[in-house]
Amino acid sequence: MADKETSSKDYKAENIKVLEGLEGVRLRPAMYIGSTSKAGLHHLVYEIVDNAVDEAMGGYCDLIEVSLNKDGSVTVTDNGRGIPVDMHPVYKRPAVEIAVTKLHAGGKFDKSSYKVSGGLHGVGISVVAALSKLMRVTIRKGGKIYKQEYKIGKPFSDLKVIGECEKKDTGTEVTFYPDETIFSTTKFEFSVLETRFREIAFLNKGVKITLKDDIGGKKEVFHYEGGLVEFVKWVNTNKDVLHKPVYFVKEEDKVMVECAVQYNGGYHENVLSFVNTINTVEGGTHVIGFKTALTRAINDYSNKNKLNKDENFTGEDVREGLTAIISVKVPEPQFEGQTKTKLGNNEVKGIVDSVTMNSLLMFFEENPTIARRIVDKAMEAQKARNAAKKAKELVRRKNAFSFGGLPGKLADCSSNKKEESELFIVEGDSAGGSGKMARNKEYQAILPIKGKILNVEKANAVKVLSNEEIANLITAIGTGITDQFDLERLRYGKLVIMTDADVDGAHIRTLLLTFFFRFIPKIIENGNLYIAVPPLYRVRRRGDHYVYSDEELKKIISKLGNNIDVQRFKGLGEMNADQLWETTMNPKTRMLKKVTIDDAALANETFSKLMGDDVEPRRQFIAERAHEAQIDI
Ligand code: 1YM
Repeated sequence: MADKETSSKDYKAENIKVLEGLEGVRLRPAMYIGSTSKAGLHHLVYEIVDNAVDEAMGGYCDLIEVSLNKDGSVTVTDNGRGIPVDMHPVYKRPAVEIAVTKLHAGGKFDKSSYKVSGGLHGVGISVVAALSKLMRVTIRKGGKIYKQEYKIGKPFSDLKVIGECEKKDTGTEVTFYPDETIFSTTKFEFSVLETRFREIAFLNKGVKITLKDDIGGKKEVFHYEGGLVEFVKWVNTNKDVLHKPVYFVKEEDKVMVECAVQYNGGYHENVLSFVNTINTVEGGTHVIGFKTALTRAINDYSNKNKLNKDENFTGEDVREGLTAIISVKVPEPQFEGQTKTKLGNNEVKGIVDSVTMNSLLMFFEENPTIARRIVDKAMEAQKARNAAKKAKELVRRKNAFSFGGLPGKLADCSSNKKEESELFIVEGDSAGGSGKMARNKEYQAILPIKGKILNVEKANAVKVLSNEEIANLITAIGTGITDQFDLERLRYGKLVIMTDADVDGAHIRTLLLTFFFRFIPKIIENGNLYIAVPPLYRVRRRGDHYVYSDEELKKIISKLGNNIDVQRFKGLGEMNADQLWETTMNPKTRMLKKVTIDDAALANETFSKLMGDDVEPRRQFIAERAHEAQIDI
């Protein structure tokens, strides 16, 4: 760690620039933190933690502690230099007060340091203060302990010295109470925060982050001395990996490039990318630079050693079974794209390309056995790609003979307006029959899918495409898959997975989700995929009431007593057409869950656990969730 108090780039109070007032934040909170629902609430924590991460990236801090307190507040503590407390020369107020009460007041803006800033991030502590009914900041600096409190972004007390400490004990502690009048929920969730903190710890090796939940009584420590190498291994947990991770790090023109690469025996590509620890879900110039160099390096090596007699590998060939983590640190990142998670800086492309190319070629020279294995894997992919091309042509020709090219099992709707039409993907022929009777033919189509469709995690593209159920599904959806995907050709605005509310139904739903996740993720990203929520029970008392969860049933029983008549629906087939329509299919009365990809890495892990070769994690996963399966009894 750098010497905390004597750095030549030390902060000066007059460097703080004040850009804007805070009123706007309370007026339009969503503009600053994305939303005022669960996601926005958790953003508050990230904003505070990001300041501590900036301190860690500068080499001034290696411990960040987060605790969810019993009274509903959150405390974030770091052992960095402590937010400055000296007087601002113009405002004549302590620097920390300016940082908390003025929007976009920051320290240095001299581009010499990497900062977490992009998209919604980087609006800082002042936004959190504005959206909190109370915020308490405690600073240890220069042997003194300082404290100041704020209410909805305004100072409630002056900055005061409240005690003394050892000079070397420096740091910042921020406690805040989110304002209930702003947020639809003020309950923090361990599992939401956990994912991001694990990511930060992987990306900043050596930094320890602790997360403690005093309400739920949970605690987790994230601390990885191995950094990205551990990250890539973690993503590949439960996969048969082909080699030890390839790791390289190099700084060029103030841009720090760090990568870890490890192939597994599967067929899917998983490239996770980060800029200044922000997950760049939409990719960008760093990812392009990496992918270009990877393809070129593998082709160069294989041609030089005369390993591949066929044509050159394509990018897709060399990315089958690839897991890679690309982390770059850029002084002035430009974020683009719909969710501002795409890196735009052009110069980064060339830098990542050259660092990757040189490092990979060097690694291949030094590790010929591993290089050979990677080339073999690409050759296999190349063969499969050529075979898949033939299989696709076959499917296309076969389709030309069936009516309109659509699968015979599909009961299509009459409307061809994409916006209003819906495809219900239904488990089994009998439920399919009920669905056909229940639906509104005008805009609802039904496609029955036979029992357990193919397990897509284990199958490669050729097998997946030649599976009849999958081929029917792809044809009905209309978009094509992978490189031939075209969202414009989507035939329905909503694709609704409708399965029984039991364990088998859940399994088939997971299989279908895996298929979408692996082969047509754009449909999930675009918000077209839904899950139907059929009721679990019918309660009879002065007419029929439908109940969608066990909790809801408990509530009803405790209100009305055990004398009421409860019928458990075991499957969709048990409902008559009217009931199915009213409870599950009628847009006016039904409940649909939209499927989102919140965190590709996490989703990938869950899918693999459930679908991978390894039985043990699946057994564990099911055992842990046995209570959820109880509904099936
Ligand atoms: C628990 C949250 O905010 N830590 C933190 C914040 C700052 C500094 C150190 C800091 C920054 C600089 C110089 C600088 C901040 N300071 C400011 C401002 N943890 C947490 N730790 N000295 C200390 O950037 O030059 C804003 S954040 F503006 F006051 F300098």
